[in-house]
Amino acid sequence: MTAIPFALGARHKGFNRAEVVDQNFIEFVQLWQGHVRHAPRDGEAVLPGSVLDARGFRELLESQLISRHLDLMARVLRVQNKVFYTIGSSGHEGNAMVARLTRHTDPAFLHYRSGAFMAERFRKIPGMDPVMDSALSFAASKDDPASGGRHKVWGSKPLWVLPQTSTIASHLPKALGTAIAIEQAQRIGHTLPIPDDSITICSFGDASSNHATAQTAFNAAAWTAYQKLPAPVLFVCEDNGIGISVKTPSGWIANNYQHRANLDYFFADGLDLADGYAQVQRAVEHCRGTRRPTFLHLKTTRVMGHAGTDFEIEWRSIEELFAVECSDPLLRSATIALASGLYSKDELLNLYEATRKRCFAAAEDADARHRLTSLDEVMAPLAPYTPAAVKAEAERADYAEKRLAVFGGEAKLPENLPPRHLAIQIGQALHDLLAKYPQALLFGEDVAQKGGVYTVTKGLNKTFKGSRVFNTLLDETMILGLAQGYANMGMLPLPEIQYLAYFHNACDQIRGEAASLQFFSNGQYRNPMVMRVASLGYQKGFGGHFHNDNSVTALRDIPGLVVGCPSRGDDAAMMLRTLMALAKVDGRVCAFLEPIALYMTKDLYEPGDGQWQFDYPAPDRGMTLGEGRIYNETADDLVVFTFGNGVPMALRAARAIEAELKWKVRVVDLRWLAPLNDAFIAAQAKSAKRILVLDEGRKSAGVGEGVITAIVEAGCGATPLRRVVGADTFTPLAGAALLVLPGEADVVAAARDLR
Ligand SMILES: Cc1ncc(C[n+]2csc(CCOP(=O)(O)OP(=O)(O)O)c2C)c(N)n1
Ligand SMILES: [Mg+2]
Repeated sequence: MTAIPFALGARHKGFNRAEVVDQNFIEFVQLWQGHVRHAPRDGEAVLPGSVLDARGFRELLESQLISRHLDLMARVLRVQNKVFYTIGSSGHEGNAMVARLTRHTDPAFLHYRSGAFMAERFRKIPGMDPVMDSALSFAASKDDPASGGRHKVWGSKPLWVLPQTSTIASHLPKALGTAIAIEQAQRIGHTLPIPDDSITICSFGDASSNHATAQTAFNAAAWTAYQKLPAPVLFVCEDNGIGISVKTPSGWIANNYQHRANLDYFFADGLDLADGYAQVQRAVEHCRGTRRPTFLHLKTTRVMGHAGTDFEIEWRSIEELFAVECSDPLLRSATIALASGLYSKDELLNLYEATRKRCFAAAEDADARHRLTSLDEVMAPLAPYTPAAVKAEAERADYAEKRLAVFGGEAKLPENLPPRHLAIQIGQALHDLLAKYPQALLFGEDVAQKGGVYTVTKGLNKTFKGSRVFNTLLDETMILGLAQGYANMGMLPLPEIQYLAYFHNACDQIRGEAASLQFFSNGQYRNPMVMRVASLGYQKGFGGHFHNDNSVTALRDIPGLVVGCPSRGDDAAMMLRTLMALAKVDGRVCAFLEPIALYMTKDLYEPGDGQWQFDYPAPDRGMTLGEGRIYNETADDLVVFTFGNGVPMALRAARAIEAELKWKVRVVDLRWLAPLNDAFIAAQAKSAKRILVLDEGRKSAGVGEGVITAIVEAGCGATPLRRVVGADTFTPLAGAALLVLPGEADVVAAARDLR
C-alpha cells in the first residue's frame, strides 16, 4: 500500500470530505514521484508479477473512476434536488475485479457499494452505458432501466443483477437459494435461463455479516456442502472495517470465517488491482470449479462517510479520517497507472476530469427526464393480474396421462372417489399440481417421508422423488430464500411453513424481499411462489399459541401478496390451482393459509353426518381470485361474513339463529383475504338487513376490520352490524384457548344483540 504524503491530507481539514477525497486524487497525481516503467502492451502484465494485464487494468481503472465520479456527482447534485441517493461506493472500487472475473450471466445480488462492479459488468454487453443508466437511477427517473424510478438500486435485467432492497443481509438466503437452484434444475430436467456452470455472486459489508439473515445463509451453505451437495455461491464480504459508525473488531472477519468448515475462505486485497486480481481470480475459479460455497474476504475501505448525510468529521478524529483517506484505492490505482507507464500524469488527470464531466452531463440529462407522476404509474408493476390468462391456466387440464400415472388409473382419480376432507383434498391437489408443472418443487420441514406434521403432503415424495419433494433444514428464512432462488431460475416453488407463528419468524423474506421484487425491478424480475402455511386456531385445546397462531395481519398489509384461506377441501383444490396460475402467469407471490383444525374435519352439524366432506373438483375447474362462496344466497335477515374456521362455525350458528330468531341467515365465505374483494363484500352487504362479521383472528388490524371498512365505504354503515372476533392476546394452552377465540355461542349472542 502506498501512503500519500501526510502533508497532503493535512491541508484539508474541511467539513466536506468528498471534496477532500476528490482533491487528494488530483494532488496525489500531480505530486507523485516514482520510477516509470516501459508501458506494457495489452496482454502483458500491468506490473511485473501481476496476473492483471495492461488492458484489464485500464478497463478496471475506468470502471473505478466512473464509480467514484458517480459518487461525487451525487453529493453535489443531491443538494440541488436532482439526485436522491448518496450512499456511495468510494473505497470499494476494487469490487470491479469480481465483476471482471465473473460472467454477466452469473446472477449477482449486490451490496449497495457496487458502483464499480456495475460499471465493469456493463462492459460485458457492448453498447450499454453504465454512466447514463446509473444517473437515471440516482435521479429516480422513470427511464431508469433498473427500477423505473422506484428506488436507487443496482439492478439490470440483461446483466443478471437482481435489484436488492436496503435491508442489509436479506439477500443472502436467496443468493444461496439461486445457487442451489442452478444445480437442482439440472437434476429435474428444467432448462436454466443461464449456463449450467453459472455461479451466484452475493456481496455485503463486514458489519452485515453478523446479521442473523447472513448467518442463516452461511450455515445453510455449509449444511449443503457438508452433504456433498453443490452450492456454487460466491459470498463477497467487502470489509471496510466499519458499519455506519461502529467499528468491526480488527481481524474479526478473517477470524470468524477463515476456518469455517464447508465455507471455503479466500482473501483478496480490494485496495490494490495489481495484487488483488489473482486473489479474486482464485476464489472465483474455486467456486465455479468445485461448486462449493466460497467466502471471498475482500479488503476495502470507506471514504466519504457512510452516506452524504454522514458528517464523519463530527464523530471521528481528523487523524483517523486522514489515515482512511490515505488508504483510498484510487490512489493505489493512480500509482499503478503512472508507475506502469500506461498513463502520464496529464493523461490520468484528463481521464479523471473527462469522467467527471461525463457523470455530470448524464445526471443533468437524467434530471430532465420524466419522473413517476401518478399512483397508477408507481404501482403498475406491483401486482400484475391478467384474469383471462390466469383462469385459462388454472383450468388447463392437458396432463391427463400424467394424472393417470400419478393416481394409479382412472378409478383412482380423486374426482372419481367419494367425498373427502380438507387434508386429503389438499394432498390430492398437490399431486395434481406437481404432475401439471414439471418445474414445481415442494419443500419444507418434515414434508417428505413423513408428509408434514399433519400428513398433508404424504406420498408426494414417493411419487415425485427427492429432487422435487424434499425436507429442508429447520430454518424458515432459508426455506423462503430457497423459494426465491428456485423462482429466480424459472421454477415454481411450493414452500411449506410448518406453522403460521414460524412464518412471522421469517416474514421479511416475503415482506421485504419476494413481494417487492416485481416492484423494484419495474416488472423485469419476478419470483413467483405459492407458500403454504399450516395456520389458525381451534386445535381442540391442543398446541398453545405457537401452533394456533391466528394473526393474518402480518400478511394482509404486504403490498402485492395474494392470501387465500379455504374452509373446505374442494375450495382448497381450486384455490391452489388459481394460485399456481397466478404465480405462473403473472409471477405473483402467494400465501395459502390452511386451517389446521379443519384438516380432518368431516362433519358439520352432527358427529358422523359427513357434511364437511366434498367431491374433488375435476382438474379443469378453477376459481377466480376474490370469488367468495355464498351459502343460502337468498337469505337477507342476517348476513355473516367470515372465512376459515368461521365458515362451518357460522353455518352451525345459523341453524340455531334460524330456530331461535326465525331469521334466514346467509353465510359468506370470503376465501381470499388479500386483496379483499371490496366489490363483492359491498354487494353482499347491500342486500343484508343485519350484518355479522365473524373473524377468528385477533381484534386489532384483523381481516374483520377490512371487511367492515368495505361495508362502510359501500354506504352500508347504517345497517345494524356486530363483529365477533378473537381477543388481542396470545393463545393459551388446553381448554383456555377457546376463551380467546370466537365460538358458536358468541355468534348466536351477537345475532341476538342485533334484534
Ligand atoms: C436489517 C438492517 N438493519 C439496519 C440497517 C441500517 N444500516 C444500513 S447500512 C448499515 C451498516 C452496514 O455496514 P456494513 O455491512 O459494514 O456495510 P458498509 O456500509 O460498511 O459497506 C446499517 C446499520 C439496514 N439497512 N438493515
Ligand atoms: Mg463495513
